[in-house]
Amino acid sequence: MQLIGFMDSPFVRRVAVSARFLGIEYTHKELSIFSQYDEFRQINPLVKIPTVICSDGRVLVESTLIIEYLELLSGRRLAPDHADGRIASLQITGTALVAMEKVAQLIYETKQRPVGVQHRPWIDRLVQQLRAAVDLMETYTAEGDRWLVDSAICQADITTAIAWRFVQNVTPEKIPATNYPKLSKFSDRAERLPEFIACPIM
Ligand SMILES: N[C@@H](CCC(=O)N[C@@H](CS)C(=O)NCC(=O)O)C(=O)O
Repeated sequence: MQLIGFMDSPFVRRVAVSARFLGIEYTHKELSIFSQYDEFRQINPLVKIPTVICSDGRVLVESTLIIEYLELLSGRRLAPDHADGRIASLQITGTALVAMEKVAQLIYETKQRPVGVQHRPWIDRLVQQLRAAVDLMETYTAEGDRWLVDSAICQADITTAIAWRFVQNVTPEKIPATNYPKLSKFSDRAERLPEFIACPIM
């Protein structure tokens, strides 16, 4: 299996880190959806990262679906085994995915769109949504050594830690780490795990 995309995309990174937790081997190809657009189109005309090329040549997109594929391959799930925990994990993971998406949309609006045609009310709305997501992530984060849902790490932890690192990498001035002490501590703990260290953001 080959994973395509730079690790500065949190969607790529959550796939890579999940693969490591599941013990799935993969090769990694760094290809830019912007500066290498034409080359990317030859591999996947959808030009989306993460892109995964399965060993039989089938092409997958969408990080959540790719993780489902990885779980299928490994016969394991990065999810609690009880329904209540599963629902909690879905809720927390979804919130972290929104944080990632809002930062990505801010990048498109402020880096891809020329300054003169950027729409300030849209940017303000994105920042408000981003803050709402990160505020919720902070409330989901408990003090202490427990992971977010259970004693075992699950997708909620992986996606929350990766979303937080992405937010801090791109827009720390809008989301100061000092306002989110529990998330900062949680992120430090996750980022020290070998599965995260093996997938550095750049
Ligand atoms: N929902 C998707 C989001 C992936 C995504 O938005 N990737 C961005 C880069 S971070 C991308 O491919 N952007 C190019 C585009 O949408 O045209 C997932 O979970 O994989």
